[in-house]
Amino acid sequence: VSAELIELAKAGDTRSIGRLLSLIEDSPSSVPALAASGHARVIGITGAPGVGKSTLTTALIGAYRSLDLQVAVIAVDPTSPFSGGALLGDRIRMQEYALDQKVFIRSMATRGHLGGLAAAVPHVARALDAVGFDVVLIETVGVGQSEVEIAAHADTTLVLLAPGMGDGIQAAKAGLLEIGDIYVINKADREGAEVTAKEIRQAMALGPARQPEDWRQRVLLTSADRGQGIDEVVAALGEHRVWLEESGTLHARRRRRTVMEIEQLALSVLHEKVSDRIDVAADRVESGEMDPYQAARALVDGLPGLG
Ligand SMILES: Nc1nc2c(ncn2[C@@H]2O[C@H](COP(=O)(O)OP(=O)(O)OP(=O)(O)O)[C@@H](O)[C@H]2O)c(=O)[nH]1
Ligand SMILES: [Mg+2]
Repeated sequence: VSAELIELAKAGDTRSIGRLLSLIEDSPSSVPALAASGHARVIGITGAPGVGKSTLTTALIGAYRSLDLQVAVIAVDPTSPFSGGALLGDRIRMQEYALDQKVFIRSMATRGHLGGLAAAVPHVARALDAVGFDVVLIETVGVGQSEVEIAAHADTTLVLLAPGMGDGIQAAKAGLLEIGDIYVINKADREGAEVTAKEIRQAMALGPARQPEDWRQRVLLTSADRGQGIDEVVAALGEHRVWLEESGTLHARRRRRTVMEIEQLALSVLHEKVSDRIDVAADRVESGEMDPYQAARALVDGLPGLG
């Protein structure tokens, strides 16, 4: 990566930012770490398909832009290798910001990455921080592991629900009540939003007892497509940020993130290192010379017999 590319990205050149992120996605270990300032607020937005994550994200872009903050969005597309989704809907919806130089929107497919989402997202988020964004919004569909992963990558995790889709009990079952700092029931214009909010609050009350200094999880209602409730979400995100800093949790969360990031990078370095010998190792296992555990050890430690 040339110093010039990094300079252009820092100057806000959208194409250069895009190129930089592509390099990171293709091979995270080949891009030298950019000095992250730690200034950006990294906000994860997760929830079931169709609850309104992109609509809320778009509304948040608008809210932060009106505060004159620079906003980047990472939309993580968990598509299967079969559908090859292009996030067309998100692109269209966020299109109104296409010409705004202070908004950058990036779609990332999880397939094809070693370690899935975990491998590239923290690196990309760090790069967006380093080139000067104030807010980084990460949109992920909550399927399986991904919401747990997003919670690890973000300073603040916002869980989005909608009435009748992922109701409160469902959310509790899915483990969503452990990961959210802020819960937003979207589509509050529809019937049942209050009920869902109540269920979430009740389920929370059953959870582990909280200390006075702990964060008090918020449950808010929005109609994101009408812009209703957005100011309250922005306010809650701001309060959470203050709490993170004052409680020392921001540092702890970022520390955990750095550790995970190093781990992921180490794995990708290892992958590069062993991939050309892995067939030899497989031959040894098939011939009965080694068991898979021994073969793995030999690969990693570079023991003789595997070239
Ligand atoms: N009635 C109502 N519809 C909404 C609201 N917010 C979003 N929608 C609609 O819900 C549908 C899904 O919204 P998206 O923002 O694409 O949802 P998403 O969670 O990003 O969806 P995926 O990325 O596909 O998982 C769209 O048709 C939106 O217009 C709302 O507050 N009320
Ligand atoms: Mg979406």
